[in-house]
Amino acid sequence: MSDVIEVKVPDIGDFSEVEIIELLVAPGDTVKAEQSLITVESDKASMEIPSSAAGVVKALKVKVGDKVGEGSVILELEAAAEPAAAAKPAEPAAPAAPAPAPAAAAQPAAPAAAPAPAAAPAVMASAPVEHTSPTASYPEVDASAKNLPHASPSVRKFARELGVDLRLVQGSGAKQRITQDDVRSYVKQALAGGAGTAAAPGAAAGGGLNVLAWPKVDFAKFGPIQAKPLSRIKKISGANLHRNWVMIPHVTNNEAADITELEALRVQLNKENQKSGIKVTMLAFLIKAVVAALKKFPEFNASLDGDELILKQYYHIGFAADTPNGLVVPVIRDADRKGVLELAAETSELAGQARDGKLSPAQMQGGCFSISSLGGIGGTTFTPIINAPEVAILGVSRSTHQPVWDGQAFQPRLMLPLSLSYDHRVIDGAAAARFNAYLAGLLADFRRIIL
Ligand code: CAO
Repeated sequence: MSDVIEVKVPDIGDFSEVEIIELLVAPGDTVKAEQSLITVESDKASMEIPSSAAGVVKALKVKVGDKVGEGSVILELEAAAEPAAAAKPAEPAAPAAPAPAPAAAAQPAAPAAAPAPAAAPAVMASAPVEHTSPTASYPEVDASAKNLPHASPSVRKFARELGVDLRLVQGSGAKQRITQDDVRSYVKQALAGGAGTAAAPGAAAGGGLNVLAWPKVDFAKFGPIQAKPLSRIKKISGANLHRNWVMIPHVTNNEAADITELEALRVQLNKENQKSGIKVTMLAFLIKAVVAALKKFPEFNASLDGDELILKQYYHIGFAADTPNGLVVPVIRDADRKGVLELAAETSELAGQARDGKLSPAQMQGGCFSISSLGGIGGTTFTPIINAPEVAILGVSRSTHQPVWDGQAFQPRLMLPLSLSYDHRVIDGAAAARFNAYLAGLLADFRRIIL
């Protein structure tokens, strides 16, 4: 036998009068216990109010725009025969900040990993804000809260499940709020238009990736597993790398620099400088040479801003540092004003701080160009991902002795692989080849740096 019960707003903390911005069920709907019924919003955050019982909705007692607080009746429910949690008011769902934690929002220049705090959590309750998952769609890193899509947690979840980027969906609700129906029509339109051709309402034609939702696999079915949460740095850098990879048309130019003489100089300098405690590294020479190349090819020391190219007149060089918690990119400021020894000391200090997790956000901001050196580890070439909003990145692999033809005979030369990824919207292939060849020339004969 089923009873009609009133489902009320449970204890939602300090909020007595919050506005209903969305009704998630209608009369006649069958709901499960804990299923979200309405979304409420304060000036700080939005949250969903779940049902305390399972059953069929008989009548809604609220409408959009009503203000509710603890004890307000939401609806009448014809409770299912054995209401799972009828006696116990359900806990409100985790709140979501109006702008879900834009990863590294404070530092648009750092793709990789800024252990900066994520956006302030919602204050509505102590539950965590929605976090960014590497398989979710990401908000723009440097978008201000007002530019982020306005949608309730349930709509965000719905969009995530369908792999929909909410930035591409036009909201039809109050204040352009995106509703489930908006997401549905977006998907329908995308499907009707075919992959790559569908124009989302309000989005540029061809916008959206129209990719399949991330596969959900129960790995435990196939063998033993262990779930390990991603570190905060991995979540942040993953989101940034993902955005950069899908939004920037990358091309990588591969070159090899003859560093036979430079390596001899490096070894010699280290012998001479043993007492100083500073180890001269190939990375320090690379930074110096990159600055010279940036001066010769200014479009590499730039960032895209709409239809404009911002050409920088300063030379702050980032370098990828591998840490136990993930990848971070400390930035050497004013590298043009520093000598090789100073650059070696500073990179070593910053890499140490990175490994100890002691870099401040400021130490990872403002980069113009990045270097990712895997030379100490191995590899022959790779495709580094551009550190937006920079337009190019240099990947460096392990140097090896190679037979190089000098016109008469093969000579054993120490060759350093240089992989330059560039943003093809800004840099043409020929310019990239010139930049990389120039860089290789500098490394082959470092005296040219003074020219
Ligand atoms: N070829 C051959 N050997 C190289 C080399 C190269 N290109 N670069 C460095 N080495 C050697 C050095 O000579 C040194 O050898 P010794 O110990 O015998 O002197 C050893 O490798 C270690 O090098 P290093 O201490 O000079 O460090 P480094 O300057 O190469 O690197 C840093 C510093 C911070 C870049 C590095 O620790 C690091 O984190 N690298 C990983 C970066 C990364 O993860 N990039 C990927 C980003 S994309 O996912």
